[in-house]
Amino acid sequence: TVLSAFETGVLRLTLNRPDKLNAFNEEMHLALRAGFERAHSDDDVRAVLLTGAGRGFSAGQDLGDRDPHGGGTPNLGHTIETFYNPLLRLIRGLEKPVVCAVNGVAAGAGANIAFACDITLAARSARFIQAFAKIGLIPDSGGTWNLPRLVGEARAKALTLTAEPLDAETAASWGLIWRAVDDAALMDEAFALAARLAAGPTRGFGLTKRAIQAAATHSFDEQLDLERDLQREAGRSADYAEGVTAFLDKRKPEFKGR
Ligand code: LHQ
Repeated sequence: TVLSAFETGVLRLTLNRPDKLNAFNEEMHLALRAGFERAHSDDDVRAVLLTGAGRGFSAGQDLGDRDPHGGGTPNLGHTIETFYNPLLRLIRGLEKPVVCAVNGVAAGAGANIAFACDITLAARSARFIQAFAKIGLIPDSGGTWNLPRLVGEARAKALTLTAEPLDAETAASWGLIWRAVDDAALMDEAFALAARLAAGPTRGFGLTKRAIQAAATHSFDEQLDLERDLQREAGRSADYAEGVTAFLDKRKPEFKGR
């Protein structure tokens, strides 16, 4: 249900239930989680590229998948706690860049997982749909946290209450994603970006990600303190030494990710 391929420092994870537009069932959740856990523990993995097989990125929760723990009444909280929240925490907590290539429609949790990645590109034909409202649910997978931060409350509420599809170009102009890309160019461009990041100073990237995410809950003074602490750590990395040496030698740095 998830294809995993490793090349030049990039772990490519492809959601692979194309006949269901890569809707999430338990099996796909566990496979994707295993991919992100590998990205965490394997030092050779220096960036992740998340994408989908077929014409969709992901249609969110598989609505045909019944919760076996739900008993008579469905317990969606259990599904969220067991599957979605751990995945979102893994993506945000991974101290390596996560690039997302949205190859087609991204609905419900599928959209919010894409918005939780570090750099998200989307095919020009892709659409983002906060589909939750259509079935009486609230946005999950971090959507209620990410959307207002990325686009402000007015747009966040309109997107979630109307469930109207948003095209990739508008998503990019609103700051929900990094860039909309021609369909035919998406995978090449996303892989090139992931490979470039994988050749970068991974330690510094991880600390950058941590710092930017921490800002949401910090005062300015707290953030300055955090920058001091994380810069101290970055300054002790081999890649910092290499970066400065390469600059002074007027050559390209060869970062090792340490
Ligand atoms: C699907 C799905 C799908 C199953 C397309 N499930 N089969 C968390 C915790 C617990 C519970 C609930 O939810 C959550 C979080 C969530 O993600 S809630 C939101 C769940 N997702 C949705 O409500 C989106 C449902 N899908 C759609 O609205 C449409 O399929 C979109 C707009 C994504 C795409 O429309 P089309 O391009 O017209 O494709 P389609 O509807 O014809 O779908 C193609 C096939 O994929 C079709 O199967 P079939 O056998 O008829 O070819 C769909 O039934 C299947 N599929 N989404 N979520």
